[in-house]
Amino acid sequence: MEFPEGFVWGAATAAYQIEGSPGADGRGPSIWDTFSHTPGRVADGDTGDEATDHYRRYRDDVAMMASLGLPAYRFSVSWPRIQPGGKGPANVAGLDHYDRLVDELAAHGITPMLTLYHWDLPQELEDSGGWGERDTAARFAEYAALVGERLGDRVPLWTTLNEPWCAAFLGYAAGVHAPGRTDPALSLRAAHHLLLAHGLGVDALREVLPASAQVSITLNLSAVMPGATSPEATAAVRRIDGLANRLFLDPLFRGHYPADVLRATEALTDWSFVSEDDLAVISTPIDLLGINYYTPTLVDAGPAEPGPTAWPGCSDIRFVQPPGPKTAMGWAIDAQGLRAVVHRVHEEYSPIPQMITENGAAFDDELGADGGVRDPERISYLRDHLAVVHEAIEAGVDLRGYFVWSLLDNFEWSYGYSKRFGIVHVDYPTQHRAWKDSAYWYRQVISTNGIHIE
Ligand code: IFM
Repeated sequence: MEFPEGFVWGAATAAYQIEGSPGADGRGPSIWDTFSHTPGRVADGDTGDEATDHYRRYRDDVAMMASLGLPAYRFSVSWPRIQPGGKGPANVAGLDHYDRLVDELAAHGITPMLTLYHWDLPQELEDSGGWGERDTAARFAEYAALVGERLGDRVPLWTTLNEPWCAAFLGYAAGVHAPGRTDPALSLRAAHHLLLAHGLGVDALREVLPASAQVSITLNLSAVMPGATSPEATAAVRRIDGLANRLFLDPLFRGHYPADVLRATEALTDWSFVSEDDLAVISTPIDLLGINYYTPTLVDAGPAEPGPTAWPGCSDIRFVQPPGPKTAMGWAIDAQGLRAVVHRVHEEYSPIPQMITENGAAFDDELGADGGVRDPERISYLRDHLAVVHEAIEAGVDLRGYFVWSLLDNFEWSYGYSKRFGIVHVDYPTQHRAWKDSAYWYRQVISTNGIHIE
């Protein structure tokens, strides 16, 4: 299966998951420093203090990307490196780091795709209310401008936010991500302020970026399917789809929140935090939609697991474990979910071009005696999902690129280092990088611009 000429191949990472060096060059604390240092929040007490030490090893890592033949690299900037307290003038030493990284990528012919927010909010902003506060959105736009001014001449692809669903609902409702709040009403405010930050950030970026730069947002869209054949299951699908997908897609591309989601959450909030002009700001046109996809979501009627959940107002809905093979995260492997997502965006939200900005899988990889890592399940996962991408393009979906998650094994949030998503294995005590078989396979995919299906 050959991909179109110009299809963008890449690998993705995020600052807190790989950088380490939390105190270097004037960086301030982020909510993930606080969260990971709070006992009981992250498996095995892991923190991002060292991670893959990429902040110091970035030159070697970029050289490795070049050996992999990677044409593009998606990374995120750590906000508290640029504004240690989340506001005010830029910390020049922090910007210098990303300046060097971008130059290093350019020297190796690798196109950078820069994400401004991959969840590491400066702690000082959280202390003033975090994403629950409207002011955080204004602060984000200032930060976006600082990064845009400095790197806009060399970075062609910009993403405001990564997965605002996770930031809002895992962070403020389920409490399993930083800042660890469990307040469903607050999580809806957070979702709105994240979207507002995106819209204000797009405007701020457009002011400072060259006209050729492409601006995007990345959503973790879900393929929500019924876990039973009943009207109740169908109704559950509609409710979860509303919160997972349409709560973000509709304001971004249609300029309004879905009426059914507003109704379903009215016992929690009256949505009075939405000001008159906000939706016009949020729906400011963008050039590209980033989609992260891993696994489908199956739902049915009633009762949810007890305790805080990521789904405000959905205590009467339960999540069903799909049958079939799973990754080490316990996530079902089903590439048809990706098909459903990209076709849905194409059919319902066209004409926005799409890019798969994350797709991949964690498995219990082990370093072999020969120094390699056999990961046939990851290769077959990636191949199956790429086949779906190829079929979608053939069917007319405007899908422009694919970034594997992740380049390196890294800090998998509340799972710490226990889950390995990389195509490159990291031995954390020595920081030795070893290519997994999937890395060799992906290099071949890139160099032939296609996949081989037996
Ligand atoms: O590691 C995360 C990433 O930070 C965001 N998307 C999902 C990945 C796997 O859980």
